[in-house]
Amino acid sequence: MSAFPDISKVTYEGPETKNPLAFRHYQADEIVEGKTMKDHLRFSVAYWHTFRGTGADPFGQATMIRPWDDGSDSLENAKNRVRVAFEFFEKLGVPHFAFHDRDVAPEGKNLAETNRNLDEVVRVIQEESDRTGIRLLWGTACLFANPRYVHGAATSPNSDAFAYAAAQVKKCLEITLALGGQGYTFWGGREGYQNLWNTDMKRELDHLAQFLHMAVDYAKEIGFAGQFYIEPKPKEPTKHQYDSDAAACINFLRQYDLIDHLKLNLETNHATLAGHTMQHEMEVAGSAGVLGSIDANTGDMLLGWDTDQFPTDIYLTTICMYTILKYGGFKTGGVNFDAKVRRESFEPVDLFYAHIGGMDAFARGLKVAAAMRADGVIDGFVRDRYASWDTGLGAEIEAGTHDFKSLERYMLDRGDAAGNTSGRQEWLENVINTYV
Ligand code: XLS
Ligand code: NI
Ligand code: NI
Repeated sequence: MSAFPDISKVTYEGPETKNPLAFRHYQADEIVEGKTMKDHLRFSVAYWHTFRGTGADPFGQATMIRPWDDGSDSLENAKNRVRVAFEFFEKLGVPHFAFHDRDVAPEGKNLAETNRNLDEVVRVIQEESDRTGIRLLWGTACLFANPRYVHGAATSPNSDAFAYAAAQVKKCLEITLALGGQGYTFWGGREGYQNLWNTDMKRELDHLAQFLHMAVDYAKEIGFAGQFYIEPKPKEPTKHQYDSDAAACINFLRQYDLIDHLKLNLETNHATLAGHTMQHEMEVAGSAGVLGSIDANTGDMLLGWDTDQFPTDIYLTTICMYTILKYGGFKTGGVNFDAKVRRESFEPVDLFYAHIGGMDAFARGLKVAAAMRADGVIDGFVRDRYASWDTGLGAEIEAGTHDFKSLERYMLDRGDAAGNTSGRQEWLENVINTYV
């Protein structure tokens, strides 16, 4: 039985269409920079928001109307939800999805029963994934919802919480491998602190690193060759999360000899919570060679928490895709919609509108970015701006043939530095507007 009987497969109808259930810009097999849009964007639906989001908030109950879901924690309900999810993915035409272990299957009375539940649901996911060819972008374990993780998982003062988390990630790596998942994400939901008076930060960070090393080792042991990601977020739920932003993550990975094993999964709303733009976070990761994947969403200018709204701003999607293209495109990563429909958008069809809008916004962003790159105006400007480093003194400095003494001699001789040229910010912003 269909969960969305009135909705057929969403197709590309072009910018002029009046059909709200069609794509205006996303055409899966359209070639951009030598690759299909589908392969550039690698869209993924987040199971937790789209199939487990209820609309409940601290002030009110669930609002979502989901006729297929009986609201129970039964395995039957969980398995049926998987089939509905795949109908949704298929109709939307996304190639990927992502989930936490606990999104898909209920916890049992002990770890063994929980693992059995998971296996049973994963069998249905496997079946549906094989039937449709829609694949897991990345798997992840929920190490933050259960009260056993109240003080953290890998960073808990309770070593049993660490052990439980290890067992959970072990299992989750196994199912990710079985499903042909292309990656595995760590987001440290409770890995941080509320108060430094009760916290041994050094010990917690050491434990987190040990935990990640164990994951890397186990992946190797079972032959999981997918990409590991760490997902920066500065706060919420904890006051300070150890994976607070791209630079902090990279520093942590380097300090603990993990930099070769993890890349970053960057999320727009997390960047803004950190006081950065998504462009900043992507540049920090890209220039360090660890730009892996993105969680596509957006925040609200007036709300200071992770509102996880669907991205519709073409400037934002242009920046994302410009930076992704600049760093060579996605390899294992993709555009995962870590976004939820508003509490007030409670009908099933809103899930379609939301994803269609996000996919179209990213498709446009991709096309605009490709056009900007084809003209090379921005690139050319940046190249010229650094031209003093291409020859003469700049090239010599870069080649390492100078020191403070030789530079002093050079400048004493010249008397003063050559003049600067304009940064042309306003002109560049105008140029970008000619493409958007
Ligand atoms: C929460 C995070 C989370 C991760 C996966 O803010 O974005 O959804 O992406 O655990
Ligand atoms: Ni996320
Ligand atoms: Ni988030």
